[in-house]
Amino acid sequence: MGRSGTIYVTGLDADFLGGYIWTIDPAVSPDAELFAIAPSPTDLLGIALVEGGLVLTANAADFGEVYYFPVEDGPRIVGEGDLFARLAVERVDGLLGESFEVPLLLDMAGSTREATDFSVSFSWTPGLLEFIGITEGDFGGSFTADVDQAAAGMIEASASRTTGLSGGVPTLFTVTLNVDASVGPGDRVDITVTFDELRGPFAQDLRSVLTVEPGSLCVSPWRWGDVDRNGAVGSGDATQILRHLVDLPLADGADIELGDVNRDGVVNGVDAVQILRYLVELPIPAESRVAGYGIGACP
Ligand SMILES: [Ca+2]
Ligand SMILES: [Ca+2]
Repeated sequence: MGRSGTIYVTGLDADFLGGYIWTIDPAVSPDAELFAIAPSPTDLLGIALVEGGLVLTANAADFGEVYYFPVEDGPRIVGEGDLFARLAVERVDGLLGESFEVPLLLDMAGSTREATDFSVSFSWTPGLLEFIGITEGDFGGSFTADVDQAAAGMIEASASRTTGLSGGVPTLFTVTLNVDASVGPGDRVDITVTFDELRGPFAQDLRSVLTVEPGSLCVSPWRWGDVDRNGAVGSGDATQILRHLVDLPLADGADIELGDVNRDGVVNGVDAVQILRYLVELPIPAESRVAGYGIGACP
């Protein structure tokens, strides 16, 4: 039944009154291996191969019972229809020393699959991140978080819906973190996301069609505003911005993107003014990033 060459067969055990499911892969061994124990074949209403597993339904004493056996190497449609989970590190625009938020997304766009339950472990190397909090996303259902192990570098979150959710890119949850004092400019922190569970209706295990992208955050080696990258924010950096505005060549090694100190997506005179005000200790907007080390997606 499987595309891999594995064949699944059922047999009846008269004493147990259950069916044995055996796997045989002639390419590996001529012997069958016991895969799972299922209801008696005489009680079976149906057998179906649902992606990622074998589904049996039974009547009689087990009326209404649905059995689901995940099949690691079972049929799987790759590409369109798959689910993707990833940390939205590109949304992180943090500053060294301040807390920031990292959302975990489940990309269901382009898939017809429905999700009802997830259970996720979110972990990092202990000591590199400080856990601040976790908030529910828009997956819906009952949401719970276990943060008892946060000091050891791991939190767990899960949710359960009564109806399947499909399509779109729901946020499963958002974690608020701060980097540890030991983390400095140029450092990188990796975050690991493991789905202990991702299920659809009839307890279908969706992990066989799920791809999880690891996420990493990097602390910039340069301060915001240090356009010429000489290690300090000075009037020369404002000059670089002004040169950029009139299309004059920049200094060797300059990175004009470091000039967007107010983080509005453009580098212009507003940024140059904030740099100059910072240099003479005039008030600047609280949200200005001048002289701070940015935290965000790794380059
Ligand atoms: Ca500079
Ligand atoms: Ca700007």
